[in-house]
Amino acid sequence: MDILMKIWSYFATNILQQPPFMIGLIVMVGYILLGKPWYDILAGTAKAIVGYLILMVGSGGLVNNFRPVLVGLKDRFQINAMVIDPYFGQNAVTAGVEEVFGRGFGDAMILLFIAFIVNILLVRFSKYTKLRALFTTGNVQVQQAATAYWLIMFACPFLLENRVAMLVVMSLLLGAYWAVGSNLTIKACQEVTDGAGFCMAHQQMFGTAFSYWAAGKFFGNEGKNKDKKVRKIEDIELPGFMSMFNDNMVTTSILMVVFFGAILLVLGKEYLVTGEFMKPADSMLFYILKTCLNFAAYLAILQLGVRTFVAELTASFQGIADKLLPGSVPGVDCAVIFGFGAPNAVTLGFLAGFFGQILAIIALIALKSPVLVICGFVPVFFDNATIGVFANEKGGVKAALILPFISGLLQVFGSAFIAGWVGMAAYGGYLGMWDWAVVWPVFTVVMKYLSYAGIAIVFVFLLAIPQIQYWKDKKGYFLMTEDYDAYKELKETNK
Ligand code: ASC
Repeated sequence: MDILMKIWSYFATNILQQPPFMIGLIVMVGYILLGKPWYDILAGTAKAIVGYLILMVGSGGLVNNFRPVLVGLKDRFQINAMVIDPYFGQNAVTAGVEEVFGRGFGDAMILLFIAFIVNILLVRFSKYTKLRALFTTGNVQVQQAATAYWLIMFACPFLLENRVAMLVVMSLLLGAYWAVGSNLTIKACQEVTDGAGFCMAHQQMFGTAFSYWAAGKFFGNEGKNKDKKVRKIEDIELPGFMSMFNDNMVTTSILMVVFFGAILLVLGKEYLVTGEFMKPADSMLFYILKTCLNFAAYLAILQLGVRTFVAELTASFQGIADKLLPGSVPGVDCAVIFGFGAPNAVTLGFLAGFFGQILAIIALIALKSPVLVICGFVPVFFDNATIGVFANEKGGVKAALILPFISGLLQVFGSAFIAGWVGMAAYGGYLGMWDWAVVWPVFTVVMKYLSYAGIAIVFVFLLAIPQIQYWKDKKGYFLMTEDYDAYKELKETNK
């Protein structure tokens, strides 16, 4: 038994929680199942791992470059606030969970593993569950397991007496959320990527599905609005000198210098020097230029990483979809979508979401909210840029600005409410991403007030979603992942 636990724990820490190796393993297994020669298996696996590592250089660079700047706002203005950011959220759980619930952090990791198995089983029985998506993004699974652990213990204190029952309930809920959430994004991802064969497995899956739907409904040309002209970001042809904005790298650079340059100026050189972000002898002008232009550089790196591993992943996943999990697709990091859609939607979505967050924070201060919030870079960028890309595709530039803006408001208000209520704010952080600021707070309220019935309602609600999706499009539902070209033809003929 002991040796089995050791093997499992080795696998978990080195592969399951490390997306590059998890993706590498999936690619390797996929190609083996497809009966490829050894050199193709080796080459594909290596490319997938390296591609994901490149993606992580890009996303890690963005986070490291900007997180201190945002957190700096807190110190600079001496606001006693919690930071909404997955890493701060995870720290808050590790720091507080023992004190608040008398439970160690260890069980949160056991929860992760069982929930992952629940996800696999739900997809394995897709004939009944109608679920088609496997969550592969281990780094966010750790953060979500930690947060769900806290939220469910808070909502269902009666489970604390029985450790096994508690882990079972938590794993069913979290595993169902992973499977159902990523499954919800399949249509949007297939449409934006023209059938690349993956979906989102991240922290704004309900947010993505909702925004994609809202963009089509309120800004798009579907149904009775079919004569409406939707102007997408990439359709805007700018005249004269403005045409330089047609190049995404230029737009990103200029927007960031203007907006983030302003924030850095507000923080001031003195603060940046004491915070050891820059040296006393450095030029403020060039510090600003370097920080802001790094944004465009990291974004370009991130997109290169996406291009490198996505092709391998989707080709090899065919083996898994044929032999092990019929009709399924892999769920991947939200940043993967930045390699598709309109590149400028990334920057515009981010800035619109940032604007929403700042307004919401000002409102919290004005209303003397007991919990104040500081923007974390991960939610403000990765959620809102993702929503921007999807919204632009369906509803054009207006949707790509308004929906991330609304998302920014929701992230701040939702997080302030839930983190204050469940006591995580006192430990300095909360996860803060869309689903965890909007969807999980609702689950928590339902479970807190309805106890066992609440748990059942949340679980049944989750499992009902794919059934409704299937029921609304019986012919296209599985075809969409199995043969996207045939699916498109079906949609054409039904028009
Ligand atoms: C997260 C998180 C990250 C980023 C990354 C985006 O939620 O924890 O490190 O988003 O996954 O590429």
